[in-house]
Amino acid sequence: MTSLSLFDANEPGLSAAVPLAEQSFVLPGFALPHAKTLFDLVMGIAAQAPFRTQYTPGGKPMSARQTSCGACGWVSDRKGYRYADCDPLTDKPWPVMPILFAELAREAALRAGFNHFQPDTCLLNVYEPGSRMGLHQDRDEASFVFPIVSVSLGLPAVFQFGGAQRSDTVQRVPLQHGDVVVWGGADRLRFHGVQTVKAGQHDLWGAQRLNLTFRRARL
Ligand code: MD3
Ligand code: FE
Repeated sequence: MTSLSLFDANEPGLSAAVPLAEQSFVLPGFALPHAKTLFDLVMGIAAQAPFRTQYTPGGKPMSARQTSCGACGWVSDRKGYRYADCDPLTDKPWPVMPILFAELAREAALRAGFNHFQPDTCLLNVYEPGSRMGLHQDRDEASFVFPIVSVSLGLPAVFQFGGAQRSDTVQRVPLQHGDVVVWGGADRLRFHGVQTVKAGQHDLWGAQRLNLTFRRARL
């Protein structure tokens, strides 16, 4: 039986899922076969909905610049955190989620044991050296039954993977260009963050780390 899957289990260099916790896995190099296409698709999204600095409700700028694609996008400003139908910069709907994005997220989720994942939004975070993301939970979604899929591209970073309480000890997980991480079920509300990205140059992305975070924000 042949497969039409975009992600070939026999792809050279594609290694097995590495468990981080009960329902959390790293898929090393999972996105590598599509790295150049992902780059082009990100550039197309950024041309329609530019990366921008968002502000916390307390008025502090976030370190990573952000944009979104899909049926809704994650927005933060003085009024709070939420998913919005339109990009507040343009008042237009967010760019359509490319089919490759949705397929990548679905197939990665499946490898981690989550069937039929249909993300309705992808948050794109761009980190320049010196950028970081503090420990937080992702809890602006309507339900926590769906997993989250994260794709790391460009410069490496160290991911902080904590527990249910902010004070719980964190695992430090180095993530390279092309690595995909999937979290769900019991691990869905774990605290997590990204350590300060170090200076460097990536062949495709230059001095940047790009993260794609796929979520199902609405029921
Ligand atoms: C662990 N972004 O945008 S998603 C974010 O590298 C964010 O930019 C990270 O955290 C980044 O909110 C990667 C990592 C993530 C997302 C959800 C999780 C990790 C998680 C849920 C539970 C546990
Ligand atoms: Fe997060």
